[in-house]
Amino acid sequence: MPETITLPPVQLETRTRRPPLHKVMLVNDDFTPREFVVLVLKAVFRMDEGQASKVMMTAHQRGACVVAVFTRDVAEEKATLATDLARKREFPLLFTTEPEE
Ligand code: TYC
Repeated sequence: MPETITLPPVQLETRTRRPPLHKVMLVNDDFTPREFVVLVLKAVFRMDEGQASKVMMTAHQRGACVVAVFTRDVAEEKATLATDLARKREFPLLFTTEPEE
């Protein structure tokens, strides 16, 4: 009869790890037309007219507004794309990213 060896229990990984998320922020300025901000929000962040207008007005009134959260790469890609669209039209519109707390 071979000796039975009891092994210590294996600690199973129970937590599901998710990549840290980053916010895309819309920054207000005095020059970019409201309609253009709404257009960019719809094109880059796939918002409808109502959502885009609400985010634009929040940034307009408070100075900045969270647009959405993504993984770091996607957040940076979308912020750059949106900011570049504005530069092509020579508007100072700015999108920034920051890690979510
Ligand atoms: N403040 C701009 C204006 O009155 C509109 C605007 C809103 C610009 C939000 C940027 O993030 C912004 N034309």
